[in-house]
Amino acid sequence: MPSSAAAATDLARVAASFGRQFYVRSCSGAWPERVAVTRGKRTDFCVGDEVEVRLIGPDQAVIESLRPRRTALLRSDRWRSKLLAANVDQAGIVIAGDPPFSEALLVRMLIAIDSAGIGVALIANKSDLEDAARSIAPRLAAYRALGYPVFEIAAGTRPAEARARLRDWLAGRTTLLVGQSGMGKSTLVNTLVPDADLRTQAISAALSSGRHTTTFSRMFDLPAEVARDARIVDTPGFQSFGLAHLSASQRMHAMREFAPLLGRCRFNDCRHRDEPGCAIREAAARGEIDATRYRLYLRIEEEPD
Ligand SMILES: Nc1nc2c(ncn2[C@@H]2O[C@H](COP(=O)(O)OP(=O)(O)OP(=O)(O)O)[C@@H](O)[C@H]2O)c(=O)[nH]1
Ligand SMILES: [Mg+2]
Ligand SMILES: [Zn+2]
Repeated sequence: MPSSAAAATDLARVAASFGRQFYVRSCSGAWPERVAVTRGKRTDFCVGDEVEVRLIGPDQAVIESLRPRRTALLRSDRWRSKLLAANVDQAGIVIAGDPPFSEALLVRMLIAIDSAGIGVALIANKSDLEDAARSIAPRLAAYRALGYPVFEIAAGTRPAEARARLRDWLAGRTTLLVGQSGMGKSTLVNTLVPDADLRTQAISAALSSGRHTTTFSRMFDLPAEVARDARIVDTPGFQSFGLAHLSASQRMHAMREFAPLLGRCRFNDCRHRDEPGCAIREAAARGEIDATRYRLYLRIEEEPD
């Protein structure tokens, strides 16, 4: 091979990340997805990142540098914050009545997503399970009242209906699916992307992990007949969603129903807990804002991470 072959770089998008390895795809579509490694110690790339890569041989690449991120969604634990995805336009939080979703986690995800300046919708899956669907209906109504789009679907049992309901929301955008394990994120991806399962299994086999649960994030293009110019990212489910990377003020402003009340508390530094003259606590007591979300907010402020 001539030594000058290594000179040019290409713009690519990170389509999957697992450990120190990545899948990247050409932004211009000039070449199919290929495995990429990073230079040196740098491994903090994530799905959605735009990177300059140097192509090596027919199917490998080296990531040389990172383009600035337009959006970045993070979650934190006690020790550090973790990047979930970059450059996504919106997130779909997948919930279900069976197993019952955790509203504490939902509120945390909404705060993180709203703070990241990313659009969001709730995707209430498994609507075919009637008792479970009935049990979450009042909460779906509460989130609709706050202005969040809520799509009720049964990805597993009524896939065509799910595609029809989500089509307009997906079109022209890159959408991140997030949520607890077992809610149906991967099932939904499989109804939207015909060969998603096969492609994921190929990677899983390479990683010698036979488990059903998703273990790494993965971006797919949607076929044009499902939604034009659309991409979707499947992610592993999680049990916790730390918000320590955000300030108390950011968390407060991400509670949509607080917005008209902020500034009306007696004290400027009100934490909306037991301070006298707290407009938010009083609104919750009068039923003017949702008492469940108010209670969950207080719990987050006790333990943001
Ligand atoms: N009844 C019913 N079951 C569903 C539906 N969608 C998904 N399921 C089932 O829910 C279970 C979990 O689905 P997955 O798609 O693997 O869930 P996930 O959110 O990707 O889970 P993780 O990868 O662990 O985060 C599977 O047994 C699915 O068959 C649905 O619309 N109706
Ligand atoms: Mg999954
Ligand atoms: Zn207050």
